[in-house]
Amino acid sequence: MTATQYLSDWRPFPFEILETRLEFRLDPNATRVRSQIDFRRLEQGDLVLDGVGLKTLSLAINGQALDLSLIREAEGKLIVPAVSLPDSFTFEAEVQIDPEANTALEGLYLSGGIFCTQCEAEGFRHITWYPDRPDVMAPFTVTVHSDMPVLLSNGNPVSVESGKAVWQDPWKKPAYLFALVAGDLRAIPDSFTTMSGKHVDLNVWVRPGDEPRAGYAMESLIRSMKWDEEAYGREYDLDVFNIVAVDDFNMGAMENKGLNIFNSKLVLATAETATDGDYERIEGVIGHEYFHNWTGNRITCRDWFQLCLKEGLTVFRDQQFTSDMRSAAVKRIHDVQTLRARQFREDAGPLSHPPRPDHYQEINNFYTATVYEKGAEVIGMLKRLIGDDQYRKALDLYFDRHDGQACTIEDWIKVFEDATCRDLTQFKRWYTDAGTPRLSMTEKWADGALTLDFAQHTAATPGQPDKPARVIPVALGLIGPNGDEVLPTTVLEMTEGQQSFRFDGLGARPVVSLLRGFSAPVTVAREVTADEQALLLAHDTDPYARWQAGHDLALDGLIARSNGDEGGAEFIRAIGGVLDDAEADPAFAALCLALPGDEEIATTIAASGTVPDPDAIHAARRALTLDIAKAHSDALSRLYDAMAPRGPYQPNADGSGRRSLRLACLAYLSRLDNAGRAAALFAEAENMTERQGALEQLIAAGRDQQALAAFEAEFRDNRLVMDKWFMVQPLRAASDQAVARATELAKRADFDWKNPNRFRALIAGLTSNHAGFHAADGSGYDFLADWLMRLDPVNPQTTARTCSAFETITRYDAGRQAKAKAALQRIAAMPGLSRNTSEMVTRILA
Ligand code: 0A1
Ligand code: ZN
Repeated sequence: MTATQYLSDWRPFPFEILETRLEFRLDPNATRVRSQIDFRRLEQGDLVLDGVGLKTLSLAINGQALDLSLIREAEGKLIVPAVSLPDSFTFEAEVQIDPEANTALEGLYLSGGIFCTQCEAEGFRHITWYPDRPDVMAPFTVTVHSDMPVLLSNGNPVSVESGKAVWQDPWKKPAYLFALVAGDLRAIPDSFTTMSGKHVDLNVWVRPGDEPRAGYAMESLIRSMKWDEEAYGREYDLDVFNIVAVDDFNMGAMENKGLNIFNSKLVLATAETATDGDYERIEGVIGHEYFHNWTGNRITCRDWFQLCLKEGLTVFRDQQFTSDMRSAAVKRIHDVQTLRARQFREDAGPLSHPPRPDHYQEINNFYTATVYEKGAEVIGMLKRLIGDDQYRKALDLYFDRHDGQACTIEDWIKVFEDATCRDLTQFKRWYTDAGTPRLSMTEKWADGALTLDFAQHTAATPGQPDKPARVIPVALGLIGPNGDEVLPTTVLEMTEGQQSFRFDGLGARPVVSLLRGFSAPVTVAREVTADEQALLLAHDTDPYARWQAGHDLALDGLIARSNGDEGGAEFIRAIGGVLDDAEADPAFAALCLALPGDEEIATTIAASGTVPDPDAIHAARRALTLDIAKAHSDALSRLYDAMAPRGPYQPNADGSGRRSLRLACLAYLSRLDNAGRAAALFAEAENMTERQGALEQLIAAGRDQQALAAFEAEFRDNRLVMDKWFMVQPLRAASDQAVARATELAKRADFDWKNPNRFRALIAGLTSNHAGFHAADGSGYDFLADWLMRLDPVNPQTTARTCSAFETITRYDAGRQAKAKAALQRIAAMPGLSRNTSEMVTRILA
């Protein structure tokens, strides 16, 4: 059994660090790390340092050798008793580590011959002995000895010569923001002049040959730096800013001070190799990591329970950035889709936890949609409640008051209370309580007055049986029967379990446009007719609410069909209006045309207390797609042609909007022409967006052999593009063939499963094929369990994260549940299972 960490157990570290000096002698198998750490006592207590997997060569305090028996190997601690310590002292250590053997990709490791680091959350302890906790901050000086041509660390370069580089980071930082890179790299150089006129050298570092693919990343960085000055008044604070792309990385990217390290898929892009979605993510994640410089680095977290302090805020900021760079309406709808697909799903199952959890076994299991995306929604609610000006005032106060500190959610809330003179005690429940509230609304209409009765209810979640009422900002508008808006957006503040609001003086009964802009992360239960939904889809002034009305209409039709009833006729009719106006806003029309996915249909059915049948859902979706295609073939075909490229590829909102509409039409038309247009598009497309879109339709139609071979022949040497090839096959294969397809692909020599991108491509391709993964014979579950058991000894973090594919299993029928549980129990019984995976499997099985 591994120990659980509790928020209530946090105690301050009894020392401060005046400076940390590190000296690395890099070697693939025997890297030497010498450290000198200047400590000063703040209060009584032992010196407790963290270290895992270190070969300790020497330890000393003020030059006096320490006994190696102070190391408690099993706990990963070095404990020097308080009595043997003066008030100020220098701790010195020399350790040896083996980067090449580091397949877990935590600490110092090798990726394709490049030395790189990943220290969040607790990776630094794999590098040397240190108080590896975010509230211990220090300036660092780092010397790197290596014959690699490029040697990088945090901060500013002090001296760079052949074989040796010295870097100094003047800003105090915790160990998790440490980074080092050494390799044969090439830079895309540029520069930025900050708002106070400071010159900053910028570099995006890639492997030789990849330079032409890094331009968009650099442009995105410059846009991010400018935006943070304009939107938040935040200026960059070092002479250089480096970004490095590596192929082996457990997550998307990392905000190390002055030296961001990125998964190469979030840096490298050309029109021929990256999709519009890839470009948008690159811009968003470059922004995210850059914005962390203030929200995460200058102000960090006191402990890992406070992770959403930096992540929720930084996601919120990157979402604002993307809305400003692209279409705000489309971005909001995308964000809502992501939140529902990932966070609502998490909240409805055994892994549900609050944005600020109060216990964990393995912190790496808490880099979740709840901490990130819900953490961002909570800030969006705060902003909606207090308004834009007060929000800016509160953020200014946050930066002023807490610069250089390691903070808590309490500090964050207090800033808003002080800036706005509001009591946010009840609002804080969004941080401490898990679960998605269900907001129900019923209407009463009499004598020109509309009364809306609201009720909120949050179901129990693991460890939290009772759920007091939360503050819910309910943004709504009213649309008259002729389509005119009779009440513009109004924010109601719901604070009770049940509450009524009345609107008087209305001429005719209006339709309520509810939860405009998705004003709170709740599910909605309301009485609404198909005609009212169609009216909102046609006339609502709020783009999110318009889209949601159409989406709900489609969802109702799909659920009816999956139960064997008639359904979808109203959606088929209403979508005709969307097609007529589609050219005015292609991206929005594409979103309206896309039917809810199988997973979302299953979630909705499960939320109503019924057991979803993956095969019936899939069949219903296919049937409705075909009926829509037949009903609107002319309009779809006309739009498909109208959205053909009009000039060179541009990865911007306009260009990607046109392509998304074109591909939305193609998905329908492929059902009528047996993917004939898709075959033509695959052959002639000059960009990856259309190429991959066409390939997906060819796979779905079972006409993919030639295209897959051509794709492979063209991109065999491009890892990122081949990841797409591995992903789309199990994803788009017919559900009864998905597991077989994944099994065949996994046998290939180029299924380099130790690379997280390649592993995830194949596995997530399958687990995202809802009916394929949930095959009634349990083959999907067994396939996943086999691969998780294989990967766990190599890379526990990626294994544990992938376990969440099982988090929905209790929704399904007894047969599927039994098979999934057997697969999970097989994993649980594996000798030597990592703490990461063990925690996930135990929580899911609980
Ligand atoms: N702070 C990073 C996310 C991150 C977390 C853990 C990592 O390694 C295990 C890597 C990156 C971010 O929010 O982008
Ligand atoms: Zn982040």
